[in-house]
Amino acid sequence: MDEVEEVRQAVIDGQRDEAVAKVTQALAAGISAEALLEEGLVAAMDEVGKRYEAGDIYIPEMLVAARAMSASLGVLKPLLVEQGVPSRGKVAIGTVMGDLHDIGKNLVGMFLEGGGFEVVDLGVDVTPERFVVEVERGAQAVAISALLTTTMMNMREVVKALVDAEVRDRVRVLIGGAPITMEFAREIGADGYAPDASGVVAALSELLQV
Ligand code: B1M
Repeated sequence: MDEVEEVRQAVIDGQRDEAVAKVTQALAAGISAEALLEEGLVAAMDEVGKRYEAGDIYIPEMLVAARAMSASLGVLKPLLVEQGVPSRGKVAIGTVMGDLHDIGKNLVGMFLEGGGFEVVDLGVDVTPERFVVEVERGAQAVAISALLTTTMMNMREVVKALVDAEVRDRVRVLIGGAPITMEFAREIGADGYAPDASGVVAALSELLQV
């Protein structure tokens, strides 16, 4: 088994310490952080999702795999995020109300930081009102993540709350997550959509024209 496959397997198995150790060893062996992220960690969560859908594993297994992924991401973060870049704008990120999935959102935050944006991470299960408060505090953009077909509908409520609070014209709304499409973004009145975390920097730069 090669190093990347060992990382993928450790995450699927929910072996947190082993996953962290394998990531550290793979980096020392010269494997790039990007390859470990895409082919190791993200690929592992895809497999976990497939097994859950097939009924081969249950929520506890999904949860331990997620913990192993998050711990491994912590090792990669300094390598994915460039430090000391001047801010290109302030963006509030969060997982939409009702939704507790945070791995994709955390990746989005890392890429935005790496891309030179100041990131305010509001966490998971974020109410529309909380996004409004952050815009009133000066965020020029909000970046919202949703992983469930049920919770993606709450993204519409964020746009509505921004309109109701009369701050919609001073903020750009970017959305993403597995069930999200550009068509859905248009339908709910968001400004943009990015299919993956690495695409958010380009999408937000275009929206903010920075
Ligand atoms: Co959940 N879960 N989960 N889960 N979970 C999914 C999403 C699911 C597809 C699994 C499945 O059935 N195959 C399914 C959703 C079905 C649907 O709605 N269509 C599902 C379900 C059903 C549930 C529960 C309802 C299960 C239950 O309780 N019966 C429950 C809901 C809880 C809640 O949120 N209220 C639940 C719970 C959980 C855990 C807590 C156990 C755990 C989350 C732990 C955590 O996040 N800390 C979990 C996990 C781990 C998953 C899977 C296996 C992995 C998600 C993940 O982290 N992927 C997932 C199956 C899957 O995705 N294959 C699944 C890796 C991550 C890097 O990808 O988050 O997609 P992702 O992010 C991507 C892109 O989407 C994008 O960039 C990232 C890649 O670069 N992106 C953005 C994300 N946000 C973005 C924002 C942007 C732009 C891009 O701009 C702002």
